[in-house]
Amino acid sequence: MSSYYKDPDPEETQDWIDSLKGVIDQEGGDKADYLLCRLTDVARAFGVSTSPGLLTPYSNTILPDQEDHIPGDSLTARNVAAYVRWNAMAMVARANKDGKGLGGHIATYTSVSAMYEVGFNWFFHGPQAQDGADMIYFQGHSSPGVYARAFVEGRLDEEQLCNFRQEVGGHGLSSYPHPWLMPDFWQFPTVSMGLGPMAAIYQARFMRYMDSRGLKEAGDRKVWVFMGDGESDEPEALGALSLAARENLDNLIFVVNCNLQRLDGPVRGNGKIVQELEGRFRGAGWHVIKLIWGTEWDTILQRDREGLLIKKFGSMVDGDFQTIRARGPAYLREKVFGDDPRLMALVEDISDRELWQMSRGGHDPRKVYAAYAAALKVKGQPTVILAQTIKGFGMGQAGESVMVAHNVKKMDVDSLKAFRDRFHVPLADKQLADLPFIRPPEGSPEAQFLIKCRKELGGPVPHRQPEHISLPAPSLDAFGALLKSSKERELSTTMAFVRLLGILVKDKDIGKHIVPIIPDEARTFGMEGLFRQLGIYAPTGQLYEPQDSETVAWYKEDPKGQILEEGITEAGAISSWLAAGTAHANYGVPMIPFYTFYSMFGFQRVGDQLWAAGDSRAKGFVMGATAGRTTLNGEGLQHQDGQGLLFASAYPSCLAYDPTFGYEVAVLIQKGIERMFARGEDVFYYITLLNENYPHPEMPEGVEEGIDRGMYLVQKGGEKGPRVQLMGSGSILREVIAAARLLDEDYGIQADVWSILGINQLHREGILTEDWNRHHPEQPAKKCYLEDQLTGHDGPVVICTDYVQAYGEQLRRFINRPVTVLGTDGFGRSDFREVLRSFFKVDRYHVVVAALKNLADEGHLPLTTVTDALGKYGIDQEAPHALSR
Ligand SMILES: Cc1ncc(C[n+]2csc(CCOP(=O)(O)OP(=O)(O)O)c2C)c(N)n1
Ligand SMILES: [Mg+2]
Repeated sequence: MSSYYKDPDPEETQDWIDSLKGVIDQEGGDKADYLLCRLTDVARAFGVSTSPGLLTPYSNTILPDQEDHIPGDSLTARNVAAYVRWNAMAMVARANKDGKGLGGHIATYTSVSAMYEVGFNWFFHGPQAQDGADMIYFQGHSSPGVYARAFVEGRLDEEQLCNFRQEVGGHGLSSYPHPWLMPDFWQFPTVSMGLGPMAAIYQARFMRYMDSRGLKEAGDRKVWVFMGDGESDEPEALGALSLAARENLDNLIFVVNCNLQRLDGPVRGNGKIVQELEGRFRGAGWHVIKLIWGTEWDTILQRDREGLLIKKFGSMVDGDFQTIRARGPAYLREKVFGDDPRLMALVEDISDRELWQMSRGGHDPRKVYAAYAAALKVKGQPTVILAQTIKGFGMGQAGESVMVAHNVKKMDVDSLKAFRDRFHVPLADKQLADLPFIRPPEGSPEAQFLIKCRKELGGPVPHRQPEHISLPAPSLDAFGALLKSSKERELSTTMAFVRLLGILVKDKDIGKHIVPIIPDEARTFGMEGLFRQLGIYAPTGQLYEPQDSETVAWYKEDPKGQILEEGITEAGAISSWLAAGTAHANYGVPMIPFYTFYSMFGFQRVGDQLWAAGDSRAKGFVMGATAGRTTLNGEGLQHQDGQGLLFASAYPSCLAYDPTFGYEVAVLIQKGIERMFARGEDVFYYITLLNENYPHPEMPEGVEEGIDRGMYLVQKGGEKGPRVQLMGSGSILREVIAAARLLDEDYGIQADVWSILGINQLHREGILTEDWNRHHPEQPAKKCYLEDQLTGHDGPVVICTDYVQAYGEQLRRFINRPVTVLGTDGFGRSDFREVLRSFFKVDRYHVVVAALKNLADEGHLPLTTVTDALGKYGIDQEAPHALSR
């Protein structure tokens, strides 16, 4: 509105402005802010449609006279930065020299360098700091700079730098931050863009949770997030901003590296990413610090009494800024100042060279220092620093601001010279082409500075604590009730799990380490009883009287609450799970998270975050409730999960199980705690839970090892007649047991029944055995667990699960006899379980038919017996398979 308004009385307007300036001078900015807010309220009360807006001009938030200054001599820090910058560039260039083509990125780190260096020198706390190490999420593809700094600090050696991106030999460096492969260095995998920022928000919140529950004091510890401006387009990246503001996470600082470019081109060629992000962050309740111009601009901006230059900058789009930087100083002078003599006058006494050296805010350590110092002072809000930078800064024509900057991996000699000169790298012309790795000489001011900085800040970062901290696992007896028969009582494995969780949280050793996490489905899973018992974490406490306060299981919110009730955000909930599942490494306190979700919204919804969890060496349990394509009555094709377990098979550190009975759930969780938290295996468990109610038998003797390894004999058939091996898992195991009875009663066929609750593990163990046998051709062949278990159990095999056939198929190659795999391929649909199982051809009758057909094919029965069975069980021979519907 205001920009269209023609002011009839500019003098009066000036009086208002002067009054405001007077208030700022006499009473300060807070009073001015208060007055403006009051005036806005009054205007609105009189129906004036005013909105002061979220955006500020295209200038620095912190004025020069408000800046904190770098302590001591900044020349030494500049020299240190030169070493780091050079080594980072040299490392990538060497990895791509002579046709090596290993990849890597130079342009990103050159744009973020000052922001890291200022952090390393004066801000990032290390592990010996009073409150522990800050948690730093580095931009994934800026890793060369982090390695280069570690090299200059003496943490990495030259051989490691030479082996950048060559990890197989054991002495190389990961391409990106990968704790799995560098477990004492990297803490957080960030290169799948968007996941880091979201994980960090939940991390900062989890830090508060640990503090509030008395498990680990948060103190002054911070979570720093460095992300790209292009990365901000990922929905996850900005998807949890409001949580951070709502929970007053002033332990969280985002730094967005606004180099205005992403991989293919500009982030917002026709717009302004800094302004857009300012609006989004401020709208979500964050404190926003814009860091756009370097110190050299201060004088010019001060000369510009009318604010013309900032207005001009505000009118230019990001595409203009990029082109200016790629074309040089003459173009800059023309494009920015050329169309207004008043603007031209501002820079008439400034040479082209000087003009070109005037940096953007994110490249000026003084400004970055001031921004970080200001961020640390913010109370009650998370802070974002929007730092304008140049992609490929200092790479000259080889990479600076060019469209293809992201993928430049080498620099020619002229560009190397320009780079050396720009950053004062101590190398002579003839040394450049060899791309040597360089460190400040021992005892030099730079070397001393490095030691002093990191010592004062508590040691090096990034640093991950790889040592195992053991928790005592409860014995299986602790879950005694679940190991007994439920007699006639019908219950689901979900109910069994909830009972088990109730026992676990009371355990005197590990009870307080349990972290139940739910994305708004506790009532669906019958977990609401835990609300009152454990409390739902709410830092404010409960500010209202809950509607159900008179009931037994009321909705209790509590600062000491143990449950993380996340609301409808699987992405957020899994981020909490990840923070808890890596607490052993990040807080020195192991936590045992149980994240229970709708299984359909598990791997296929948050699969990439689970992958990052594996990379992070996360431990804990993800519980896929309402699992199975036919086990979830009603609902339909977007709820009925018949693929989660197959997805899980591809996650190397995930142990996945599809249990049927309460005792299986109990053994899995007991073993899981033992393996992960007592013995220290870096794995996580995915366990499906069912909502179908049925009676549960007592645990047979001696099955614990089989449950853990993935299969055990549930019941043995009689001795007489032809024999088959029937295998199943989840609720389909009960169909398989029923099929065994039918085979015996109707056809005199004996069936051994196996629970194959851990197909993925059997498959992996089979692969390893095969691999060993292939590479030891002359030694006696080993048997995999599956083959070993089947020894002495004759007959063809039928495998039936509530999952796609590819899941069961994993076992075929280890079974040296005819195998039929049944499963639930195709879209689910709502109906009764019985109807669905018939539709997908996985019910007891189809298992019988499959067994008979196998035996007939083997010549044990006439084929007419199969036809007879089809008729007897009312199976329509022409019923199309679910895949064809
Ligand atoms: C989820 C995901 N998608 C795509 C990529 C590939 N990728 C790596 S870096 C990059 C561009 C990054 O741009 P920006 O976030 O602006 O960072 P900059 O390098 O400019 O600092 C892309 C698309 C990725 N790593 N992760
Ligand atoms: Mg970018």
